[in-house]
Amino acid sequence: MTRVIHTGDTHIGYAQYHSPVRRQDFLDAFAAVVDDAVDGDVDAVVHAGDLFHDRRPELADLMGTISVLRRLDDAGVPFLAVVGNHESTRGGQWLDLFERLGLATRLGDEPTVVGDAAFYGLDHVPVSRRDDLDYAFAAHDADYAALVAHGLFEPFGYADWDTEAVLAESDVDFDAMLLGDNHTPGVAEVNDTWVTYPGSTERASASETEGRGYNLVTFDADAAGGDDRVEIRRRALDTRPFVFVEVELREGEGAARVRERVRQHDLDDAVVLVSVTGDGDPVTPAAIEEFATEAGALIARVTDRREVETDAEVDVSFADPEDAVRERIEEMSLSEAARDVDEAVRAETLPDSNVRETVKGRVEERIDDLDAFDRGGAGGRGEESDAGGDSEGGDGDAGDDETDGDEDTADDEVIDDDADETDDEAVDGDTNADDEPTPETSATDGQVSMEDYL
Ligand SMILES: [Mn+2]
Repeated sequence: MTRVIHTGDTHIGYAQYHSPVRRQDFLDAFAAVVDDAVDGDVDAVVHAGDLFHDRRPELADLMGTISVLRRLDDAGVPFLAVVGNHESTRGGQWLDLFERLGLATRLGDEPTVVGDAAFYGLDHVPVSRRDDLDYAFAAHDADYAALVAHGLFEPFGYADWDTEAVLAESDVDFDAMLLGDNHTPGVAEVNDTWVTYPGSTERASASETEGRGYNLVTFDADAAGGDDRVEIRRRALDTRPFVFVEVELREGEGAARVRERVRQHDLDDAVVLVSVTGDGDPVTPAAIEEFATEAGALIARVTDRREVETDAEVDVSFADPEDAVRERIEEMSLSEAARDVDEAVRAETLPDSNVRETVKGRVEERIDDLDAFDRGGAGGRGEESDAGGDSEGGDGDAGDDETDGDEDTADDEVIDDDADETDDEAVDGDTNADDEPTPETSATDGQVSMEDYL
């Protein structure tokens, strides 16, 4: 029997809401998982990527991580890991540094055997380069085998990686795929293989409403997991409290009502996210945020979703303006990513206050796929990209390096800008916690080494 903790998406170094307290929370969550590993006497901790939130963790993040890993090492528990998209750098990985220090094992094509289970690793690979993968893994003679990988695998949300194909092409028969990247926990069975995400260990976005945790995975002939080989149990983590307050205002109600609803919750040291809908009087988000922090909240954010609803009502049906815009956009041969962003910005269903988050999310999803930022040639772009130029590499087959060739000037400029912003943020933004706009976008995704491709 072999029993491991499966965790991932730790995002150490993420100063969420520009808060140093939140930054510490992400490291603390990792320490909590490791404490459980030591106390629970597991055979290994398996980490499925995104240990760091960005590819340039600060010294404090690195030192904190090393102390935690050292604790694990002192207890004789191996740390087996792969590289995620957030922390990936072209010139070598942080994980290699930890391996050099004797604190980690970077999983790969060769088996790493712990007890009677063999572990293999598959780092995050951008969509455009997945066609080159051969899923060739060296044979093992253990009783069980697991593949640890970072990416969005089917059958879970936002999937762009075909799990059945991976399993079919792999020359090792895996009992389980222990995954990272999707921050929502989940378990599914795909062709007799258990496929699971433990989810992130701290809420890295406001959409991560449910409780955080990790997996306890047991490989055992008597495992109760349904196939007598693998058992997957979820363990909860005690993380920063998040309080979600939804206030629907009626006619005549306003800030007082919002404050009243906020007050009904335990705000102590919590991240408080208030969403205002309905009718009623205007409210000043900043004033309510201040009210919440004075009442003990660590951070408060108020989103008034009513502006857009009013806009939508004004939108009487002389149908053509939207159509005209759409038509013009199609003519513009925008990149897939640009069209994504345009869609988010113009969507009527999306409150203005959410546009930034949504755009950020969409760019994040795309950012490791340079092809998505390629401008389409005149015409033909529609079919190509909508059909999933992204998932099938439709427009990416020429290879990342060549694609720029034809349209270089425009593209290079765009790419350079991005890379610069990323750098600036990594250097100032995180430490100074100044303004939020574009820099934060880059901070979260930044890591994606655009500059590494140039
Ligand atoms: Mn992640």
